[in-house]
Amino acid sequence: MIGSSLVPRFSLKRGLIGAAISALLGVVTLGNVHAMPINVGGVIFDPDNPVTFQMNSGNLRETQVSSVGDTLTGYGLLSAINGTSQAAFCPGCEVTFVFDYIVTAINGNVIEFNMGTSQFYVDNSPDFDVLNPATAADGNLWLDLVGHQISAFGTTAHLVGMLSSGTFGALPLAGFGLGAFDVVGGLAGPNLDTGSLSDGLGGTTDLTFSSSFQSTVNAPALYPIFGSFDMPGAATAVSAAGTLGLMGLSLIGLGFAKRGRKV
Ligand SMILES: [Ca+2]
Ligand SMILES: [Ca+2]
Repeated sequence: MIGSSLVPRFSLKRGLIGAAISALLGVVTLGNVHAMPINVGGVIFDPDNPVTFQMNSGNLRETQVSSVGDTLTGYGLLSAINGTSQAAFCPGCEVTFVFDYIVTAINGNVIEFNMGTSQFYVDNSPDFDVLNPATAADGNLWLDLVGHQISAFGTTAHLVGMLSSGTFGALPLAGFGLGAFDVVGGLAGPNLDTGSLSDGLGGTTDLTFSSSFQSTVNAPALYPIFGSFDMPGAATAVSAAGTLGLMGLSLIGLGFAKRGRKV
């Protein structure tokens, strides 16, 4: 009687463990196919969004350039990630960015920029003021980027711009640009450092972008150009989830270590 009652219990236990493992595997498998949105430094996005990953800004300002060697500097506010608004992708916070380039060539209405860098910040005290560049450069470094050479408008550079009206060095003007970036750091760096996009030169890059710009009268001093951009890339949850998991384990470990010391 004892033996016969033990057998079903063991079977039940094995069955439960098996079901638990299956459930875990099921969650992991589902996680790869239909990932839930993740939170990286306060910024929420779905790493498996069908459109991969896309950032947009409808609000950037930049300097005017006229000669080789000039610095293009700009800043702005991120307005969408994967089509969701700031209230959804950054509740209670804002994502802003700054960027710099050096003009390396001007040929007619085409301008080449290199030595590109850009930093994105997540700011838990939203204060973006389009007339104050400093409000786009505060907070935690969310994404650190360097320019990547691409082929565009018949030439090669980190950013190639083409005027649709006007001339460089005079206002008004309008045009558009194409460029690319590689991830070098930031809280979301591990999520976006995927090298998933072609650079048109036989290599790959992490983020590309297309921008449009035009001079505006409602502009802060030194930043007379208004613009917007679409910046597609690809995102993965693996690195951040792994990091968070390890961090969680480390914190639990620290908690136990502290308790151990106290006793
Ligand atoms: Ca800010
Ligand atoms: Ca990369």
